[in-house]
Amino acid sequence: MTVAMDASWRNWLQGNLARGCSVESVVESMVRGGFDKDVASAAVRAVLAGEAPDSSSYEYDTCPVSPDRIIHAHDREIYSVLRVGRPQLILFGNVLSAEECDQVIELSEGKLQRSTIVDPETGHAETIRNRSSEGTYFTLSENPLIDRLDRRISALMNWPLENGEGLQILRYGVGGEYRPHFDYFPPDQPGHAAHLVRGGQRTATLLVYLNDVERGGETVFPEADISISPRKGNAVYFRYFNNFGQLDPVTKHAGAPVLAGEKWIMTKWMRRYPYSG
Ligand code: PD2
Ligand code: ZN
Repeated sequence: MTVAMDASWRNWLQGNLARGCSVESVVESMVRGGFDKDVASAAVRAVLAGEAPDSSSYEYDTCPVSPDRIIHAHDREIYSVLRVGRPQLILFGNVLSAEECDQVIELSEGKLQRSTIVDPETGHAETIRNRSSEGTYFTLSENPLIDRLDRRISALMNWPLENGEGLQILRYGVGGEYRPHFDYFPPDQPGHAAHLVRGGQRTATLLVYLNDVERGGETVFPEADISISPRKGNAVYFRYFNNFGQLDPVTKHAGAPVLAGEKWIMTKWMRRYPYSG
């Protein structure tokens, strides 16, 4: 559906979404203002989809994460070990204790399912070969441990708790890998608009290693020639959506095949707008 909308409505919409108003509430206001409900929903989607990238000139603006070497994140002192400028990437140590890693694994073990990936054509979740792993997720603050970790990660990423998706857990066996991809929703893929309706574009990822992998399982950024070895309790942060609404293609990354042992990771994806609540 193409939507005819004058500039003042568009500005109003962009402003409200940027302030964190829910999609439902802005659609309701538009309906009260005389819009047809389908037209209003399509207009919101169009504004969200308008987060168009101009990747050739991605501007590395100030990262929200504290530049300090030791960051007090909610209840824990976390150490930055390595910082990269392009892409914006930080390796952290001491994000979770060994006990917390074990507890998250234990809580996840019983409810693992074969991982799905979003089909770019339809926007539906599909089980495909690109991601040979099993996974599960926790809703935001699902239990006291997850609540503490959600709050710690939000403080570390310096991004609102309610903009975060629920923590996702993945387990890879030998041969398991995650082929190269972007964590953001590429705007040239037809299914992407459906993902932006709730929370808008993803802005940054924190990937936490929950165990030491015997061999393989590195997280690699092929465009930047970076390879990160999994280490229990460490985490890698990377940011791909700047304050100008551009997306950074250099954050393309992959999980290399596990060669021996198993690999457990926990992922937090942050959104531009509130995702939950
Ligand atoms: O397991 C990994 O190293 C990995 C690699 C790429 C995880 C993700 N992406 C992800 O969870 O998005
Ligand atoms: Zn990823």
